[in-house]
Amino acid sequence: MKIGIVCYPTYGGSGVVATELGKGLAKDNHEIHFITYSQPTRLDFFNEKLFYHEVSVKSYPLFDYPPYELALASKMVDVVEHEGLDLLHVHYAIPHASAAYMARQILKSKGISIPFITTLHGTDITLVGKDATYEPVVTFSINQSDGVTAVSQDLKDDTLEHFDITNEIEVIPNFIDLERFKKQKKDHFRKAICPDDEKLLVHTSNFRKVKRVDDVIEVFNNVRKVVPAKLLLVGDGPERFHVEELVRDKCAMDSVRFLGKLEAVEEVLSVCDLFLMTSEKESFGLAALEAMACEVPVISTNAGGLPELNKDSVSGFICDVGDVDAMTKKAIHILDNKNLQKFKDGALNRAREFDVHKILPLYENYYEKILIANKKTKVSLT
Ligand code: GMT
Repeated sequence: MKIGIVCYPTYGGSGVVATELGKGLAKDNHEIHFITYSQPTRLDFFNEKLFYHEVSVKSYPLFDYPPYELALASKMVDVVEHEGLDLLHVHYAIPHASAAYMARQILKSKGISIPFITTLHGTDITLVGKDATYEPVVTFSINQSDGVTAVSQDLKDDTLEHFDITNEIEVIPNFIDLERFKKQKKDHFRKAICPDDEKLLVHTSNFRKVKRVDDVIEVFNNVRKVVPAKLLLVGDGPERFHVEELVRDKCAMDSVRFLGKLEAVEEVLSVCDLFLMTSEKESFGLAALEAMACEVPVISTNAGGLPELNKDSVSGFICDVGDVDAMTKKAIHILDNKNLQKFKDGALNRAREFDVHKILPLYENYYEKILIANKKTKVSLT
């Protein structure tokens, strides 16, 4: 198949899933064309089946807001026409689904029929999409998609509850490349951070309010009163400055390290004992899955799709959003040397259920189904 993939090229989870999906499909001999405004962060290698088309947005003094969506739709039209694509797969509804709808209509006027699939990732539904600023366009473009997938059952349910959806939604969870995300021997790094064999906690995110990073700091502070521990904070975002101030106020400065955005997050995860995901909303929790694949148990909230990933008492524990006391107790339980290995094994076993080799065929089968349905519609219209 020749597939066009549209996504955000930045560090966010939706861009990571889209890029890893494209890389996996290319290995399976599909021809993949990424259409984005800059090279996706995880698109770190090329092979003869991978292509990248940059969307450039022309500005003009009249535009206070350059019309990215129009430039994207035009680029999709151009790539579909010139590369002969079979299918477009857009990740994150805003503005990719409505741009794809426009591209499909333009191509139809040129006698080219191409279906598009929209994958809902989370905040495109749970935060931004629900807002009246975008809701009518999001609802319309989900309903107009030839196929729709959501990354968890919870996100599907949330979409059906809050939008007037007439389309079927298929649940296809996030996945992990276990050849890349695996525990590596990085003893020197561990020794440098935890010279006295302290336990090592970690949180990675885009430091948005929805992640409740303040809770991470509070849990860590409570834990280290009982268990000698250090904390690594990976990622960057709007709340980082505030979190830095909080750490200065509340923690011993040498107990917390901010590592910023990292390419090889798996190297850091390899030396950690516990991952904290304190989110208020989280459609799936890809960052937690990456940790689990590196044998790091997870304390997560019960927000969104997290209970579909984190198995309570097996790969870690699930607590109510904001219940830092429960998170502290569970963290201390996991970090106890007589329990730790059991949870590490539980985390890895759970991660194996989301192996890319198991999830990729679900996408491939779904593509086939949509292409067949699209051909049937074409025939019945002629
Ligand atoms: O806020 C983020 O975590 C980034 C966001 C994105 O769309 O880039 O991630 C969402 O999509 C990921 C991939 O499907 C999911 O694993 C994350 O849970 C989801 N984030 C939220 O729902 C907050």
